Amino acid sequence: MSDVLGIVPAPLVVEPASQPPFVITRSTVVVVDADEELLPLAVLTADLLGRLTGRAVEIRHAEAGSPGVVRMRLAEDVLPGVEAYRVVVGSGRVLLEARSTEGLVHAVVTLRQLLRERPDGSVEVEAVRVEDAPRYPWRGLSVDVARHFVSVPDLKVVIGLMGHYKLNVLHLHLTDDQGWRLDMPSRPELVRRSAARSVDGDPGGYYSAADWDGILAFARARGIRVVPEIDVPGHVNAALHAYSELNPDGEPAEEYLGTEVGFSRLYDDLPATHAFLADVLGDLAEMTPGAYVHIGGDEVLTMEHAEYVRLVRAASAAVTAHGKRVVGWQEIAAVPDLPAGTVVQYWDMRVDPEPFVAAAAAGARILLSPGAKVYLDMRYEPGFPLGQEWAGTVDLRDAYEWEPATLVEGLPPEAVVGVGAAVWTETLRTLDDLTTMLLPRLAAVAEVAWSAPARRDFDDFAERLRSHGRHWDRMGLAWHPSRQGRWD
Ligand code: TNX
Repeated sequence: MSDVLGIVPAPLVVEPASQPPFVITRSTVVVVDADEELLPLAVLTADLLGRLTGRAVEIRHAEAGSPGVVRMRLAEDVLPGVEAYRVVVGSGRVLLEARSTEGLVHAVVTLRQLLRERPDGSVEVEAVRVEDAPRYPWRGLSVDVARHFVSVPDLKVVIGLMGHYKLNVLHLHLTDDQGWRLDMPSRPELVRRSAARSVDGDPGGYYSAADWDGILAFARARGIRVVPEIDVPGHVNAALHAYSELNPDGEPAEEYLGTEVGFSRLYDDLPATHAFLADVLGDLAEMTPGAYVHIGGDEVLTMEHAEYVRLVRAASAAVTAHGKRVVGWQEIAAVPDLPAGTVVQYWDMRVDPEPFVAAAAAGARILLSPGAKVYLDMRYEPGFPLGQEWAGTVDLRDAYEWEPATLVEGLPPEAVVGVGAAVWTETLRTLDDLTTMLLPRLAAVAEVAWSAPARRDFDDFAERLRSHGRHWDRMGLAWHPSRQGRWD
């Protein structure tokens, strides 16, 4: 691709136009139909342009004609797909079109990536036509807020970054051995007893119901759905600490602030276990506007297979009883007769792919989160001060140069629902730690998930990404200038 306009992920079509650029001036306004759905996005756009130019940008309702407008509208003649969009920049106006608000969000992000500061401090946009649509409908980021709690303001920064790279699914790993991070109406002791600390005794925290609504709304305004996870039947020490009846001896488990995995578990033969699953997964389903609830299912190292199957079935039933679809880590692929439409999140490339192929043949969809490619808690290189290395090191090129359609041997390409990066927080304590691991690799994963194979090329990507380092600097975000990137 020859354009160096810096759009990441690479759009399907970018055609520079031979016109002078659009300049944002005192008279620039955002024009939008008086449509309730579109108004919040128009506000975000006006805010953004206003902040960049240092003057308030007004919103007007559809009035054709006048130059100097950023026109936003729903249209049917864009590329196929609910998220498709078009951006046309001419010297007199900017046109943003899509058939849904999700598509329009992508158009706004593309516009934002096209903005250039001029030497006199004003802002311009190169004249260009962009026609674009994603390759996969599920482009995710999994964030572990259990090992180290991520505050609402910090999480909003991460959500903003996801939006900037057109990722559309935020998966929150809300519970683990070390902490329970969402207040559940049916089980108030969970956050009362098991949320105060993080790994190593670092400060903890949890999301109240009001926090949760705020997170959902902030994500939604950026075209991002939230998939919440309660991890069962393993990774449950925080629950065993808060509710003694979940333990066979009736004694509460000790608080755990280390980083081992696989030691804690629920017990199928305790009636309290089944009441607990129905309560917390029922609460979670009711607190989730999206279609999916994640039940975990990973790394249960101290349980017979038959008991694992019974517990995963109980968890799945609690989710489907509330009209939601199930997502689970790859281990659930070994459970026969998963509910229709279950999403299996593939993560450990060291295991035999046969169960995923079989699950897909039985109707499951596969979300690709291969540790060795998209686990963004892996170190960039040996000796990197943050992160782990169990799946190897993952530098920018590793996160970029892989092909979702052929990654899992024997899996039909149409079984792949998308790509999800993940960031586990055993070693990540602060927002700076988190963004250092996300940037620049999150941009690479986003391009794998969004861009057509024919548009993907690492050198071209690195060139388009060059200007993004300046953007992260301006935003005050910590990032890692990988030697595989090109930075100014
Ligand atoms: C594996 S990936 C885990 C997590 C750890 C992560 C660290 C998965 C389903 N389980 O419990 O935090 O590795 O990279």
